[in-house]
Amino acid sequence: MANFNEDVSNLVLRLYEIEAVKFGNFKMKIGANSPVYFDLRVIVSHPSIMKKISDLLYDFSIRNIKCDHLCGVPYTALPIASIISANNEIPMLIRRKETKDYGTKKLIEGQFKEGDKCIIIEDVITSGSSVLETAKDLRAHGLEVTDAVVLLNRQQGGEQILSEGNIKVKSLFTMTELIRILVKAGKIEPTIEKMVEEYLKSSQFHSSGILISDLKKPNERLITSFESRQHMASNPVAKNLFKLMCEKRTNLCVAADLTSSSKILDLFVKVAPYICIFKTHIDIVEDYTDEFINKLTSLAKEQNVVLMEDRKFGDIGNTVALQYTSGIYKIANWADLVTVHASPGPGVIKGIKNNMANRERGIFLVIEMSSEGNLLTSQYREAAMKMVLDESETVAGIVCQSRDVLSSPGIIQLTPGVQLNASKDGLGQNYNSPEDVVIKRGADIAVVGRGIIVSEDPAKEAKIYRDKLWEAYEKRISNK
Ligand code: S5P
Repeated sequence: MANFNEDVSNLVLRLYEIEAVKFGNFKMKIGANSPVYFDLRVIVSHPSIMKKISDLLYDFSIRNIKCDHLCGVPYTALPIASIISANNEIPMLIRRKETKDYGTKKLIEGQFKEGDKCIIIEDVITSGSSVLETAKDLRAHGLEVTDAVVLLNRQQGGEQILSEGNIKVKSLFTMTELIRILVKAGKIEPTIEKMVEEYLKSSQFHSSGILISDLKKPNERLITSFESRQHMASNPVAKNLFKLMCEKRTNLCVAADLTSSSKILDLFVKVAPYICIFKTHIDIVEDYTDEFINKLTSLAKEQNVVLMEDRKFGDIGNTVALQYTSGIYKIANWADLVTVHASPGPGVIKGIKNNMANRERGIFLVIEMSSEGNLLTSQYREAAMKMVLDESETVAGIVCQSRDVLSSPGIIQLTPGVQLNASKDGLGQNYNSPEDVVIKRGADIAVVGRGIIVSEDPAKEAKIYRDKLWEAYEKRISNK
């Protein structure tokens, strides 16, 4: 043990010497400025340090865990995993990071079989999100992941978050231990220890990957009333929606996933008093006629309900323009709102926008999905949000699952995957409670399909969801 501690201390001093650890006032991507900064990527220029880290990680932890594979999180931990793998003859796996450009290639490289056990190796854990994402993909390929071995635990909640994801973390040293070693060796002032302690206190992560301090301070959208937001919206349908939501005191959207026109009309009549949006998948209707859609649009007008066609357009602008205006459904003629995937790029929005023909129409861009294993990454989300903000007159809102993606109060967040009595549907759909989607996930409007439409009394059920969702919204804006 004495030797081990000495080895760790020597390693920390070497890391300090090569400036893999620096002190100052560093601006972080999220959260408060940090008094300490790590850039362990530089270790690739110091083979003896790489070797030391690899030996220590193996001796202190990996040798005691039964495993079939090692998987290093790119990039810094990748060479470390390679050295441990080669020195100890433990086969390695590589999880690709850039899935974007490698759509058709394998996500996990290497040979393995279902049930094999894999240890994840990482250089630093902060919120634990990169280890979790790696584990998710390995698990999705049938591998068993229960342990992560890391060089440095920044003590910002990652260990707890990973343990909730059934991953035990073993770290060579923590941030506190690292600081103590450097203070003891006279490399840094003892006052830094206090600063780091304060920084750690204010920079703890919640399991949603958001800083706890940020969770406590809601963004502007989340605390502004729909009444005020109607004046902030640039899209006319969004403006109108905010207004009618206040008038009817509802932020419920019903997903009318039914295949017969009479059933859809029947459902509409029952739920209309309790909803702001009636959402259709028109291509599942088996007996579609113009008469049916005329009836639905006139009922919607009467009952002050906005119609959304959940077409999730996802092609080049020209094709989407045709799909929007032509064919059997002529969606542009009757749907106030349509859903659109961001994946084709801005042309998909232009294809719709150019065919709105002076009618009051709007788009909801799909930024995140509720389904298990979907491929909409945080990078995708950021690029898609840029498309939203560039076209805020056309884009009325986003379809999204998390609360801090959108802060503009003039744009609406629609969140599907809501049910009172289920958490999954057996086909990958994930459900949350009405209170959670509004408060924890930041939904302005929640979409409920089967929670209402398969019930014996859809009107009664719609009223229950309406009341719960509205209550959660009022609680949210009062910031309690
Ligand atoms: O991510 C999404 C996006 C949408 S629009 N997840 C979803 O479930 N939806 C839609 O919401 C889906 O197409 C369906 O119409 C509705 C959810 O229905 P439920 O029966 O699962 O509540």
